[in-house]
Amino acid sequence: MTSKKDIASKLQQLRDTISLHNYRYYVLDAPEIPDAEYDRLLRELQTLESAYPELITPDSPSQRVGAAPLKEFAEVTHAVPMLSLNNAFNDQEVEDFDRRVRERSGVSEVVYTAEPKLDGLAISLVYENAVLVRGATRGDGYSGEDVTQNIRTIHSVPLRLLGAAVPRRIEIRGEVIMTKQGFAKLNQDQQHKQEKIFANPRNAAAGSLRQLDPRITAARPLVFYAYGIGEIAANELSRQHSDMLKHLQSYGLRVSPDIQVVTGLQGCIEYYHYIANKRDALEYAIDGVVYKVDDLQLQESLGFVSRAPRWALAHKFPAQEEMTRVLAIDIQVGRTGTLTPVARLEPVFVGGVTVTNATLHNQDEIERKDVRVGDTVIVRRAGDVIPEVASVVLSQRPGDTVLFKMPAQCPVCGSQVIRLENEAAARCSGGLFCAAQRKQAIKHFAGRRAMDIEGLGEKLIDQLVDTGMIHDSADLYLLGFEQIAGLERMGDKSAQNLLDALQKSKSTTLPRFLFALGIRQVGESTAKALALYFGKLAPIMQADVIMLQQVPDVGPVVAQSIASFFAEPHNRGVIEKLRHCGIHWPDIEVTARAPLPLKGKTFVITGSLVSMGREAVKERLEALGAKVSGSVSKKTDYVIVGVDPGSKASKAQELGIPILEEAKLLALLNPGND
Ligand code: D41
Repeated sequence: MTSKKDIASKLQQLRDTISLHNYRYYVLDAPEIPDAEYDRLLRELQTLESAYPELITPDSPSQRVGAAPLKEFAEVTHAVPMLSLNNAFNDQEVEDFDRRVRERSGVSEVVYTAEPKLDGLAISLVYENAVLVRGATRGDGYSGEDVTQNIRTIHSVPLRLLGAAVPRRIEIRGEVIMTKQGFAKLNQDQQHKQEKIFANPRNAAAGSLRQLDPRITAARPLVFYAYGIGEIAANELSRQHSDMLKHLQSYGLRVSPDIQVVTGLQGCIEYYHYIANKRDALEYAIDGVVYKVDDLQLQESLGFVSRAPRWALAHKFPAQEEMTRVLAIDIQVGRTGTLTPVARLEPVFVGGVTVTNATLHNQDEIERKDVRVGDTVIVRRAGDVIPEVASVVLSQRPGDTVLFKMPAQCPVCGSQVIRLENEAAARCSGGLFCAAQRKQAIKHFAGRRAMDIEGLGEKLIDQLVDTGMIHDSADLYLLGFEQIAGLERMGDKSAQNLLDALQKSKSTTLPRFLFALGIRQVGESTAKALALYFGKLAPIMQADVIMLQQVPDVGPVVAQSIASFFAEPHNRGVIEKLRHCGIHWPDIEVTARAPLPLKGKTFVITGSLVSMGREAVKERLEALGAKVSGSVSKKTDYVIVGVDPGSKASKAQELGIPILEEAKLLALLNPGND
């Protein structure tokens, strides 16, 4: 018979094994065993524990989820207050900060740790004898809420700290965040379930931690990043903040891989720009960077004023969200007839630019967010993307708002508007009868990456189409000097320049020409692939869908779109006319068919991908000629970073290897989908 002691030691062994694999998966992002094996170990533990419930320990991996819902959160007092950060909004304020630090310390050049400022929720974790005993929100800095049950469900929070030299009691501070990908996926799921949509990853993280039922929190993709120590004096562990972070890492905690040690004001400002450039590529949302005096003794001597340390500063990015009012909702008709509702806004300064329009995407989005004319809304501008309405401030809704409804007729040409099942977009059915679609098609044709007709801008095309001087892109080449010179704001000189540009554009390449035609689903790289495969235009125009799918990257949908385009007599007519006007290109010699565009490139995948399985991604990459490897080295060309990446992503950064997020990966795998 097995003794109780044997059972206890077997349990401990199982717990240790599972914790280790948990750490490898969620903190290092380097799993050693397949998921199924991990699940098997966990089940074994659970079975054994249910037979011997008296042997269950609080740090057992089985104890992450399963606690009963609470009625309310208990209040906890922070033994050491969780201070706040002073903010700087420009370089001058950073300069002032650095000068104050230098003057007070007498140090001529200060070394700082520079960290991304994660946009999540500040959290305190207390460990006693290495075991997690409490997780609490920051609250007002003096007291917060006890959210231990919820914190336990976060896999990157160790239930037991690693290593032998852990202080008997230690309070670790950091930020709970939701990754951008996790956030997007959560909102998708919420929408399917017709549940609350979160405005941003921060709100989603906060909402998830505020659940009384830990099972809900457990289902949310939360990550904990450590940035400091509370209760125990940090300088018992280290002399430098940066060194203390290394200790935290060795305890099995996640620390942002983007933290750097920098020197002086210049180092700080350089870091700020470095992170600002990297911001969109980071897996988590940030709202600035934080500088901290690295020397812990110096930190102590600087102390704090009111509730913020003198030794730290948050250097914030310009706000990316602002409030304004919706004056009207208009419709824009795109090249392929898509009707996009656009909010006309009271001008507002967001993230460094004045915004007057924001996209509302489509009818479903408007309904989901319940945006109405007259509403006060939050406008968001992230990176270079088009500003969007993030949410409505319902508390400020006036009584006389007007609901938006997609019109049944195209506002430009009056054709019927149709919306296919399974499609979010409503489309004008007018095709090239619709002036809006014609204008967009011509703009696309003239674009820099297409026929590159210099000086033929949006306003000019609008005039040319509105006055009936041109109906299609071929008509451009039939324009005479007098006609052009007669247009608004057109001098003789500009007219001649445009004629020269038109003349110059006639000599082009087959890929450019194919792209310029504006065939749906045919982006630049598909155009290139078609040109390389067929060499000439005629066989492309004649190819059936089966033939077309021989081209790398062309699947059934793209093939159908190409075949339908060339089957349309109007399109054949325009092509004929274009060639007649003198558009020409050299044929391409087709020697090596089916080129492999990723030949010789090595990829590494880390983290989980939301839209397709790793295996599927691997297959697709290999079909394009790439190699997919398991570990990052100097030979790696790209690292694909999914949800919850870890050491491979940081290794890639160390080695300066380009990182592909999921969206970019998809663009690479499906270059034709534009
Ligand atoms: O990433 C952050 N959000 C972050 C927040 C960070 N990297 N460092 C921080 N350091 C501090 C001090 C210097 C006061 C220990 C912080 C915060 N505080 C903080 N978070 C919320 C309030 C203050």
